[in-house]
Amino acid sequence: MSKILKVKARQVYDSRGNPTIEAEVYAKNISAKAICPSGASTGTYEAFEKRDKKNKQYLGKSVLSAINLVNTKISKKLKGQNVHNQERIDALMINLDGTRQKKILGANSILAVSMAVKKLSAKIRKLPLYKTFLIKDNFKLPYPLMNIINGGAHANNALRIQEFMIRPDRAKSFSEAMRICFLIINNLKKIIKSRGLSTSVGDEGGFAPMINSNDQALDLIVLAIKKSGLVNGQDVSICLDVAANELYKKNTYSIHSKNFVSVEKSIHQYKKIINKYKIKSIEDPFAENDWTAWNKLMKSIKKVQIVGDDLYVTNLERLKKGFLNLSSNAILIKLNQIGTVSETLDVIKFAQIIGFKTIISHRSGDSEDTFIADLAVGTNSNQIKTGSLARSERVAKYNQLLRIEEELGKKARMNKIH
Ligand code: 2PG
Ligand code: MG
Repeated sequence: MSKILKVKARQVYDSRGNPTIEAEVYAKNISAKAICPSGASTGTYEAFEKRDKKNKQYLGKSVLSAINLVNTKISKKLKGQNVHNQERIDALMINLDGTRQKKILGANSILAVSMAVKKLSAKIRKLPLYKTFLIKDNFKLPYPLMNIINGGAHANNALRIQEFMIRPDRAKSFSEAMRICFLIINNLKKIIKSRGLSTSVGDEGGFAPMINSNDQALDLIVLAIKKSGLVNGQDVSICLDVAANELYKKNTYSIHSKNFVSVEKSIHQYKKIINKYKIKSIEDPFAENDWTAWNKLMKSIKKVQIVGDDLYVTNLERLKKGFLNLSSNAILIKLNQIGTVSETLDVIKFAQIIGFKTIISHRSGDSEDTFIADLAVGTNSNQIKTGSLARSERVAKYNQLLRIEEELGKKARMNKIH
């Protein structure tokens, strides 16, 4: 048994330059640390992110009171606990908070500690992190969902859809998957430049050209795939995150143009772009409370991955509801939507039992912490979404997966996409 001696937190900064929490957990002669990420297009049902709203010096964004709670209450509670008993430690913090959305301590303080505990346990056991989650053997690498054009809340342009992604479906290895994405991204850059548009990037490292229609973005990607000598819909699939919460008003949506139209009309438009651009995956096609719209879409399209992000917020109760309602066939997993490693693993386990695909995800405000790369491999999740091949906080996760692939050597396999 290795006992926790103390927990310490400090304020550091995320990729958008906003304050966030780094927690460090100490055992005898050894410690491990983790950084909590932060979203921009957040779901209403996500666990609570504690910020000092009244602290004008940091424009209301500092996390100093949450840090103080880690250094006092959480540290005191966890002192003497067995670092390998993740479930007990997470339960102690959940109970110490005592609210459904972790409103007292903040999910940002709890999660930073929870991840640091997991890392420390692996370190003490001298195991790579990915070997300490759900599966113990036959590790598989996830397919990257690379967000190569940014819109919505993640960019300054007028693109309605938040994320235009590519997934290299026929790659036989993770390094091959990365090479294919690299090729397409470089060709896309040339095309964007040749049109006199800016090649600057958005929050998740994808290009954020000043274009305003979904079709324009999709046409650019199709061209980049072609220029790379690849076939769209076979070698590579186009995937979307609509983040429709942001495009919803009184039972209508402005997904496909500025005009707000009915669910039926939106589905009709979805069908059009699915056929035209061979789209294989759509995340958050409708808003978080519009269960009927999700069900209608599921019933009217075939062979498309429908992913719940803001809909489920990595919450077991909401996932169960979505399963019974036939809302989607995949779930996005974000640790800070729920706030502990144990609860996240419970959601992944349940999702896989009911046959949902699990996609591990970063947040738009992220850091150098690569925890989610290991989590994807250690939970047999077949996809990971962690931005484009730009901005080190995104690339860091892909680089960690390359290291894991190398370490697995001949045993390394890609997960199944279909
Ligand atoms: C999403 C995420 C990550 P955010 O909507 O899926 O890409 O964005 O972290 O802003 O919620
Ligand atoms: Mg999303």
